[in-house]
Amino acid sequence: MTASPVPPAPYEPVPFVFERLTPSEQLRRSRAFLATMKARRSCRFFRDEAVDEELIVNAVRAAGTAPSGANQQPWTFVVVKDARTKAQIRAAAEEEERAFYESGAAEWRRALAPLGTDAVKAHITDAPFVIVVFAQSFGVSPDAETGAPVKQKHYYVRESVGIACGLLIASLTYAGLATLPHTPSPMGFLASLLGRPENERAELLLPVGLPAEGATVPKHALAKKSLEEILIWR
Ligand code: IYR
Repeated sequence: MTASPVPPAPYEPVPFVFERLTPSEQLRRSRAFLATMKARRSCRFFRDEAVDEELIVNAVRAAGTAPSGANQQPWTFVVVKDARTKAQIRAAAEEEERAFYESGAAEWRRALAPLGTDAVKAHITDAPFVIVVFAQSFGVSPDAETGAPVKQKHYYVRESVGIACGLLIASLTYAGLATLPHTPSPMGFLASLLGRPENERAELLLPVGLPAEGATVPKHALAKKSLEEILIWR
């Protein structure tokens, strides 16, 4: 790969399209959204039942609206619905998790004890969809003259992808779906299993679907910090 820079697009201001809401409509929306988000729970037990693919596509579109460093949008969302691929991901994730749960990472495992997690990751095969979010550590675009691939530096990649993941989860939640942010560590197997290029690194594995009948959540996970603990006015 050569290092010749790709010329930037010109600066061109266009009107800011913005819908001004009445104060009462603002409050209504704000409260309704808060109620939806407060009811969100990470779900470890999924129903083996299909959900409308448009819900997934729209959530990815919503995630793709996220602000990002230099608007470089350094993300790729791989939606896995193929049962064989999900089974391969599960097998590889469980292998890594077994190493983790049998390891000496005692302090980490103590922190996780109230969540009741273990190396069995049935959610990966039970959920109808598994979204794997990849961060593009750098960009690759064809040189204007030669067409040869040129590397482009990306900025604030993890922050940008983190914001996009937040929007993704919020959108899926708003659409009445359950999710589980799962981060097998290390996640290197996902890029090779899903055939992603060398500039992409998996950041999040997100099974999505409907909760299984009788699904439970750890009581500990219901305890969110109070507003006084998280909000400071100055
Ligand atoms: N990746 C492991 C361990 C784990 C780590 C954190 I941080 C969690 O919030 C939950 C689990 C697993 O998925 O079991």
